[in-house]
Amino acid sequence: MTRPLRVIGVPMDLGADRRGVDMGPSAIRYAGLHDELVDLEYDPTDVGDLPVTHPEVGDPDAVTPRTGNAKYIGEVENVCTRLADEVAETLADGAFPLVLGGDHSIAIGSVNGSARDADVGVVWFDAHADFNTPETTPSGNVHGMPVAAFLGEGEFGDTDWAQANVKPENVALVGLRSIDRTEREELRESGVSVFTMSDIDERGITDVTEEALDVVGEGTDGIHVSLDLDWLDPNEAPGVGTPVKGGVTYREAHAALERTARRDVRSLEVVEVNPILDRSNRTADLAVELAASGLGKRII
Ligand code: B3U
Ligand code: MN
Ligand code: MN
Repeated sequence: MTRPLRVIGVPMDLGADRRGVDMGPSAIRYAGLHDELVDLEYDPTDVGDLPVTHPEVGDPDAVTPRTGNAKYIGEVENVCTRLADEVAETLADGAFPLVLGGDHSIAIGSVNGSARDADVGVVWFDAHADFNTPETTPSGNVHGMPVAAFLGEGEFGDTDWAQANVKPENVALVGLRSIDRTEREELRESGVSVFTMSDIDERGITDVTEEALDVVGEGTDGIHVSLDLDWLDPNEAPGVGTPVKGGVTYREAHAALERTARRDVRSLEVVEVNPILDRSNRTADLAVELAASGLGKRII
C-alpha cells in the first residue's frame, strides 16, 4: 500500500546572508527525490513552490527589508503563514508533509502547521541552535531564530504567526557546535534539550539520537524532524551557507535518521541546501538520501 505524501517547496533565502538557498528545492528535486519516494512506496504529489518575493523584484515595501533587528521579517511571516496552512492541510488530508527549503526561517511555518491540531515534539539536526531573537541576534538573519520563534521567545511572544503549540521540554537540538554568547544564555534557561557534537563524540550518535527522540516523543502525538544540511561536516555537505567544521559524518547522519524513522514521524523538512556553493549537486543528493532514511529506507 502506498502512503500519500506531499512535497512542498519553499524557495526562501531572505532569512540568510548568503544568497542561493532559494534554489534548494529545485536542486533537491533534480537529485531524484520523486523516484526515491516512489521506491519507498510513497505516493508523492509535488505541490510546487510557494511564492517567495525576491528582494530585487516587486514592491520593495512588501518585502520589508528590516523590522527591528530581523531582516525581511514581513515576508518571512507571509511565507510561513502560507506554509503553516499547507502543512496543516496536508496532515488533515491524511498525507505526509515533506518541506524543501530554503533557509531555516521556514521552519517557523512548518512547525506551526505540524502542531496546529496536535501536540508535537521537534527534533532539530543542526550545527547551530537557531535560538536567537530579534533582541539577541548578531546578524539580523531570521534563519538563526526559528526555534526561539516557534517557542514564543522575546519579541516573538507578541505574535500569533510565530509561536506554536510546542513545549520547550519536547524540543531537542542535536549536533550543535556554533552558538552565540547571548543565545547560549537564553538556551540554558529555556528548557530545550541540547546535544552537542561533544556529546556525540563521547556517547556515539545512536545513543544521543535515541535520547533526543525520547525527549521529543514523550507525551506527544508525533515528531517534526528539521534537518539543516549544515549539521553534517562541510567535507560531506559543502553546499550550505554557513558551514561549520567538525560536523557529523555521512554514516552518522544516516544512522540518526534511520533511528528517527522508527518513531512516529509526522512531518519532515530539509533546509539550507545552497546549489551555488555546492559541488556537483552533492549536498542536494545527500538531502534526498537523508530524507529517504528519515522516511524509513532500509538497506535490506
Ligand atoms: N548564530 C548565527 C549564525 C547562524 C545561525 N544559523 C545559521 N547561521 N545558519 C546567527 O546569525 O544567528
Ligand atoms: Mn538551522
Ligand atoms: Mn545551521
